[in-house]
Amino acid sequence: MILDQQYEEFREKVREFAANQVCPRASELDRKDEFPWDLVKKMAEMELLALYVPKKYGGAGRDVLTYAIAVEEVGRVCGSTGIFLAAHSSLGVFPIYVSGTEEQKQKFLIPLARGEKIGSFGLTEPNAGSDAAGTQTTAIRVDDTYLVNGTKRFITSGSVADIIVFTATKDPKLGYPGISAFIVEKGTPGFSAGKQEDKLGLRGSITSELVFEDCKIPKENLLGKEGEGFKVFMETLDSGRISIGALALGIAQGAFDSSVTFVRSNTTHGRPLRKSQLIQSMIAEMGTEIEAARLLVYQAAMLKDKGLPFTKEAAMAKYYASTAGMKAADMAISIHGLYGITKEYPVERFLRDEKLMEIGEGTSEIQKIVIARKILGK
Ligand code: COS
Repeated sequence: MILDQQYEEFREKVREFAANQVCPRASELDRKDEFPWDLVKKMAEMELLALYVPKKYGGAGRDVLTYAIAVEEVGRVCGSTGIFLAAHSSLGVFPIYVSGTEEQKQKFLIPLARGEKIGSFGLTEPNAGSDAAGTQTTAIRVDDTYLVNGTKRFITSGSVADIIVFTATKDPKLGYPGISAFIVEKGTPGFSAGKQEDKLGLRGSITSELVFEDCKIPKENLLGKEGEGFKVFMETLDSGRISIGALALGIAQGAFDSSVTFVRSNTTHGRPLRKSQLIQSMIAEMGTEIEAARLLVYQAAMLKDKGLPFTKEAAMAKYYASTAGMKAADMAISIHGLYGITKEYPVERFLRDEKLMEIGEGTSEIQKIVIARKILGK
C-alpha cells in the first residue's frame, strides 16, 4: 500500500533505527529476558513514545497512522521492543490523554509522552481477563482517598512502570457500572509489583502482577468520572487493538522477510528453492495475507484519525493480523526447515512472539464477539 510521502519518510526513519539499533539487540533481549532500557531511551529521543499526542502535552503531534507504522517497523525486528512501545503509547498514555483532567495531563501525561516516565495499564486480574467487567479489585472512598485492595495480573511493563492506569470497583457485585479508573504512581505505599511471568514469547518485555494492599489513592487520581472506568478501558482497548494489529503485522513481515531471503539463497534437490511450487505457494499466501492485514490496520488507524467510528475495524485488524501472522510465522519455520527451529534464524522467536498477539488486549474470540455485535447488534 502506498501512503503519502510524509508517512513513507517516517517509515524509512523508523526502519533505519530498527535495523541498526533494535535488530542487533533483539535476540539477546529474548534470550536474557532483558528489558530494553537503552532502546526505550532512544525511542524517547526520537519522539516515538506518544506520536499522536499534541506537542503541548509532550507528544510528537502526529497521528495514529504514523504510530501504527512505528509499531509495525519496530515489531518487524523485535516483538519485545514493539510491545513496550504499543503498551506505553496505547495503554499508558492514551487513557490519560482522552479521559484525564488538565491537571492530570500536566502531571502524568507530559512525562509519559516525553518518555521520562514509563506507563502501564492494570485491567486484567486472575479471574477477570476476557470478562473485564468481573474486576474484583476494590476501591472504597474514604474521605479524600480511595482505599484499594486487590491484585492485577499479566500487566505489560507492570514492574517497570512509573505511572499506571488501573481499574477497581466499589462493589464486585455491581458489574461494569461499579468500575472506576484510577492512576497510581510507583512508590505509593501499599502498592507493589508482584511476581513476574516467565513467558513463551515477548521475553524482553516485562509482564507482572500489581498488588494493592490498603493502598490509598488520592481522589485527584480518579480518571474520568466514578463508575465510568469500564468505558475508559473499552475505549483504551479499541485504540490499543490497532497497535496490537500493527505489531502482529510487523512480526509477520519480519518472518516473511527472513523467509524470502532464505528462499532466494538456498537450494533443494539441486534446484533453487524459489523454483519449488510448494515454496512459491507459501510465499504467495504469506505475502497476500500480510498485505491484507496491513490494509485493515491502516484503515482502522485512518478512521480513528478522521474521528470516525473504528471499534469494529480495530477488532478486525487485530483479529486478522494476528491470525494471518501466526500462519505466516508457522510457514516461515516450515520454509526454513530445521534451521527454523534454531536460534540461528529469528523465525522461531517471531512464532513465539506472534502467539501473544492472538491473546493480549482481547483474544481472537473476543474480537469476533465485538465484530459480530457491530454487524448484528448486541
Ligand atoms: N467503547 C465505549 N463504550 C463501550 C464500548 C466501547 N468499545 N463497548 C462497550 N461499551 C459500553 C457499553 O455501551 C455499555 O455501556 P451502557 O450500558 O452505558 O450503554 C457498557 O460499556 C457495557 O457494555 P457491554 O454490555 O457490551 O459489556 P460486556 O460485558 O458485554 O462486554 C466485551 C463484552 C466482550 C466486549 C468486553 O468484556 C471485552 O472487550 N472484553 C475483553 C477485555 C479484554 O480485551 N481484556 C484484555 C485486556 S489486555 S490490556
